[in-house]
Amino acid sequence: MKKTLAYGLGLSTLALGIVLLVVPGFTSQSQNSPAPKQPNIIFIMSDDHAYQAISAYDNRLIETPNIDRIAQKGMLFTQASVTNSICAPSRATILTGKHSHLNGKVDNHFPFDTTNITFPQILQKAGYQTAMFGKLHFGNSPKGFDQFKILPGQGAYYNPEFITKNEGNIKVQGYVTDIITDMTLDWLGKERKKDQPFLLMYLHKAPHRSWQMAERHLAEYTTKRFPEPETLFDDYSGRTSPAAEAEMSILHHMSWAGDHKVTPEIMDELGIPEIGYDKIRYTNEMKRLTPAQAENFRKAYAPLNEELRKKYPTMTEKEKMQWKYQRYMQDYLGSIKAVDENVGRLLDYLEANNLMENTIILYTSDQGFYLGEHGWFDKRFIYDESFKTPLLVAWPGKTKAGSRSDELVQNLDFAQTFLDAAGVKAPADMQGESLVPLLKGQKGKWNRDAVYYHYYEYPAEHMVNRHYAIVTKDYKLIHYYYVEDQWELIDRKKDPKELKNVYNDPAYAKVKKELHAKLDQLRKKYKDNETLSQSYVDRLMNDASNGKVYGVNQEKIREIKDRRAKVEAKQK
Ligand code: SGN
Ligand code: CA
Repeated sequence: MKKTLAYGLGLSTLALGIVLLVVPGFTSQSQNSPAPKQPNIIFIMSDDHAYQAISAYDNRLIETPNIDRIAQKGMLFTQASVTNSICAPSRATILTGKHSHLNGKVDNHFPFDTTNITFPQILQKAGYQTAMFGKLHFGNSPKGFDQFKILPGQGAYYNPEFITKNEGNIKVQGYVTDIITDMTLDWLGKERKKDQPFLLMYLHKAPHRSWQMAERHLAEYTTKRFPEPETLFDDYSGRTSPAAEAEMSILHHMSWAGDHKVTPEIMDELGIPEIGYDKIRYTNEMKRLTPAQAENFRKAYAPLNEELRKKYPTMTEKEKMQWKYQRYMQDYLGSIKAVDENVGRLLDYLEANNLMENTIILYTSDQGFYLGEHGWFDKRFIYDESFKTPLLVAWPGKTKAGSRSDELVQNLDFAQTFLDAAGVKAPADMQGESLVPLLKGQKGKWNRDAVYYHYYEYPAEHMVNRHYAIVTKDYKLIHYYYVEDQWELIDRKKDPKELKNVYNDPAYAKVKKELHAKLDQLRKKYKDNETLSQSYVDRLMNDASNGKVYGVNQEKIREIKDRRAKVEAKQK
């Protein structure tokens, strides 16, 4: 093709041809027909949005008609997952196209290393206009953006502060999900350059803990009831110890005031013991509200508090769990309602402004979330509800409307997908695969049969042990490796609720052997190893020992060191 172009053309045309070949996005076809325009890319991500809470996946808990529109126009991925189920590491993997152990952002604790090359930087160089609005959670500002307005750290639900590229730090009155959308629509209307393709990252804070919904949803969602998951009362007996040791039980670790909005006065009156920074969190969050907002909150939660006041003295542990589960779902799902409405506002804008035709719209979350499965909230573990993440992609004209993919795709793949769609070469050290063939329905070009996972943030809040794993469509082989040396094998087809470790079942001897070999290969392929793991352990343990890690006290550190010493002694 390049040769044909060179023959029989005048020098200036040849020079133009060369320019067209090297400028990403222009192809050699451009000499006859207008260059195909690079697609706009709209990356929508919410924080901790479980696929169980998107009706395109499952409508037992909530209807999300607007998010579902993306799947109706495009493709729903049923086996999308993350490489490390926690916020900032997931975002770092998305931006760099590399596993945590190579981009260095293994946990939420340390800041992102900004010497990493990210796909927005590459797209910006290739002529894209770039903008980011909402939650990043990196401890520093993003590179490669013409415009950004980001929340500091986790950000606040009400009257939030923003760090902005051009206006310094600002505080905006209102509800965070609405504000992030206002900023996004404002940029599309006023700052978007019509002669350039754009990358827009629209990143919600909701539905992150402590699940504060918009005032307009309080009345409806504080009175709803939800079906309980089958494993709400999991006793963890079928697995190795980390599941039982994790501090993410709705009953034991979800706080009464901080999470459930029970007033500190009622807690005192009923003698309800505090869980964590329970009352302080409640008080601090109430302080952020204007008097009118606070009044609305108090009014909405008053009947629930009253109900608890009557019931609490005679409640069994089971009843407490059931009450807490309902309260959790009311607030969590209530905060998703505004996300769905605002996604609708964005889609309406795109439709009204002819921006649908040449635009990739991707909806995902930074990871999944437990909605009572195994009795849990939060994420971190490799068990499905946090390992898997929602992924809905519309690309009109390229992706078949209403299609579906069950392939093992990951957040690791997004960077290369966007670069590929833009016709820009991805750096050789990115570790994902472009999803463009899948999106175009060319299934034959996709042959991944396993993915790799590695979770690091331990010791830390929720105390989920470090683990790495291989996941295929049929199995998970998991190694909990730090304060213990335990393996789990989960049969995904026979045991979809993931309740039984079959690692020592002789019936799985052959499978186990094959998966071990494959896991070794994957670790080699992705360049993960013990030395790297140890460097990340040392870094976090050091800060934890100095009292710098949230949710970890010195007693826990001593226990961890003891247990680690035993594991090391056994391995010698
Ligand atoms: C906060 C939450 C945790 C949550 C982490 C990480 N506690 O610390 O429950 O796991 O964020 O979430 S809270 O009491 O402060 O709400 S992440 O999405 O940023 O990874
Ligand atoms: Ca998150």
